[in-house]
Amino acid sequence: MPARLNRSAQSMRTAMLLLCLLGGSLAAQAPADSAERYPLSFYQTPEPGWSKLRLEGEVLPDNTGFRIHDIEADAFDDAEQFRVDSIQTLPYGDKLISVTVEVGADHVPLWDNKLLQFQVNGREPEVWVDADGTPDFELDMGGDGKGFIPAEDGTYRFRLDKGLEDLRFISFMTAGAEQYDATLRDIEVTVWPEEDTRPRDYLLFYNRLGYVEDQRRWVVLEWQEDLEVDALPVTLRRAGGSEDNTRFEASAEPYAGSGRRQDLLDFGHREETGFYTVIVPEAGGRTRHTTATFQVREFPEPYLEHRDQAWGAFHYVDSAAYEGAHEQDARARVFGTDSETMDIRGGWYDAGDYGKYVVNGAWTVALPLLTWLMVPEVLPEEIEPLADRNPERPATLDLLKQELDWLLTMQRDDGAVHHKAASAAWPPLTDSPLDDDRIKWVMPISTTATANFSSVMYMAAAAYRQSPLSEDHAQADVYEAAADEARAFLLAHPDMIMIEDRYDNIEYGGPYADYDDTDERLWAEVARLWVEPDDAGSAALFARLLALTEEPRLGDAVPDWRHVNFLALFNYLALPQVDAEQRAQLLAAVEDNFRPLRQDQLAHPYGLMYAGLEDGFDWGSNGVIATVGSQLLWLHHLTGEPEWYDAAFDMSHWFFGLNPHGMIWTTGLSRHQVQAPHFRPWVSGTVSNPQGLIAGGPNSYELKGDMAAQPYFDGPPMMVYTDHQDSWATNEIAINWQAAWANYLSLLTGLSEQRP
Ligand code: 9MR
Ligand code: 9MR
Repeated sequence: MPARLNRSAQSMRTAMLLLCLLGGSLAAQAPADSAERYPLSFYQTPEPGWSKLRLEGEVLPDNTGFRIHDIEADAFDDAEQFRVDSIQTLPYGDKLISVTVEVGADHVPLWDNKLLQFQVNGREPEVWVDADGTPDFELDMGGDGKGFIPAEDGTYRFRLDKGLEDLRFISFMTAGAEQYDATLRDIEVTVWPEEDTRPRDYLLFYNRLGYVEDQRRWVVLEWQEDLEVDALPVTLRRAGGSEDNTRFEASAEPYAGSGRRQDLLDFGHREETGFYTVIVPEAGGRTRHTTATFQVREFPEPYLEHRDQAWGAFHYVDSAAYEGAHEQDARARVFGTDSETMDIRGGWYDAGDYGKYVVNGAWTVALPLLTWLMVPEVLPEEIEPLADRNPERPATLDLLKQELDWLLTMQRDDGAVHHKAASAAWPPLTDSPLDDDRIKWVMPISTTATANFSSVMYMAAAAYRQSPLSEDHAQADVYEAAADEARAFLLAHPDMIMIEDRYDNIEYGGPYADYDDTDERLWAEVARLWVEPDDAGSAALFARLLALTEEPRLGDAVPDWRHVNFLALFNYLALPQVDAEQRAQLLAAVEDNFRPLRQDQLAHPYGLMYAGLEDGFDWGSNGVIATVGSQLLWLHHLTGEPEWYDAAFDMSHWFFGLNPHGMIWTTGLSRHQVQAPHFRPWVSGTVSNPQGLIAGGPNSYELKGDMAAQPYFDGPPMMVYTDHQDSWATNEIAINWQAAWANYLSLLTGLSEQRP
């Protein structure tokens, strides 16, 4: 793959150049006498965010700062992340922050002379540049672009953005050292206040790909916080035609999900296709005349392009696409043994990291496999790019085979399946697949990995038997035998076996740990029926599935890699041999389960049913939405009921711009798309311009030390998102949400009655 300077690196260079230019002239303009000073105080003990169990923090007795030091005497060749809250409102205007640093007498830096990477609100600020253009000091730069304060006593000054009006916390990453010991004190912000006259647009959120004539159509207008008027005239104009005028009254209460006041412009009554423009005029203050133009079509053609990109994007996580990378996986070490190794080459990288995890890998292939078994015609005939394409094989089966065959490598002789394979430490974000030569550890087995494995192998056996290739029929037998062995292990071990989150405080990649394997085991029991065409399942099995329909959200707190009751249910509903009456009873019960959710959705300004627990947004919320969308579309296919198609369609607007960020959640050529995903092949410049990768999305649930998203964490759930490469909790790409997304779009376009 060509290693070119990618788009984000280019724009970063331009931004840095601009900042340098600005830095100089801004400082020169700022008259010292009008300055206001804001000393920060600290009351909380600085807590280590990455729990490395080495460095500890304490607040100084006068609350002007804090000290961080190592509790052991030997070298600590690793980083830790600390965050210290200090909430301070600041006026608009040029500003600098200064910090006095004292290095302990016994501190010996290990990474050149680096001490710590200083951050404000989770962002590394620029070094302050004096009026004559002299920088205050020089950062000690790491290979990954992070700038460190050197391990030298002194006062260090940084420039803050003029618009930074809400300082929430100081954070920093420590550099490796022997007897780490740093004190930060007298942290103070200086501001040269000025009036904020920057003109701003109204916030109009709409589906940037346009709308479809027989579906609900609406636009959300968010009120700017400082807008003084209580009503706004809004015009809806059809190109070459008529015009509607409405007045929007400001709603008194902000919408809880986004924390902003808003109005919905419903234009469902406009029946003609064509181009429409929403116009909001200037109403005094800084907010200017704003328009939004979109097309209303018979069929959403642009969705097809996104569907194809969504499948094609698997190429960028395919280990086979990076020739020569991860050859060490041929001899991955089996954890807990002296020298045993396994060959676990192949398959997909899980996400922005290079780990490979069975629970998630199996989940990822399950969605498209089920669609393939149910309605293969909705899946694309070609997937591009695709390594080792065999044109004789249906494209989806060709794609999934890479991962299925990798899953086989993770099975133990007794049928149990290893939970995951990952390097002990996370590779730096700037490591390309070829740079990462860390050995992988094959971690212990688990019953969730074994059950998920068994399920997808049964599904795969049924699917590949329908391939036109005879080699696939032979492979189907291999899949079935592997599924049987895994099942035998599960039957012999009825209690859950789960791996640890960490071993000796080392992560070995993502945990994918679970506290309950009953749903995984249930799914495996149902999936076996794909290879037992004469067996419709026991009465007990049917009763368990029916009972799920009595529970909220079909028994899954959130349908994701951890909660798979829905996979058991929909597999059963899709089985050809199931008794018609039982299927009808179960389907009716699933529909009843969705009815209250549909009501919630109709009242939701962004057209969602849910994206996490209650009103929260989960890690990978975009995947949750696409999974609910997939459920609705399977349900529509099985019942023929248009309401479920419409419900799934309503969610599509969220993905294409009708969200409080105005974003299209995939990577691509538009500036409204994701610009800086947490994805090592991208950050390292190994891939250029991959399109169609979907970001995890807002995550109000858990940040796991993600400082980039931290400033938003206490705010409304939908706002906990940042398009920043360091935001692994909100902006990472991952195979599970990629599959949910691609599957959802395939069903949505494929099941449309307007299909061209
Ligand atoms: O890059 C890692 C990402 O793929 C994971 O989703 C995330 C959550 O476990 O962790 C990221 O790695 C970070 C780690 O958790 C803490 N140290 C910094 C790592 C970022 O490079
Ligand atoms: O999707 C996972 C999410 O449900 C967890 O809360 C989170 C923290 O454990 O991890 C997510 O999965 C990440 C995995 O641990 C490592 N590879 C990247 C995955 C996506 O962020």
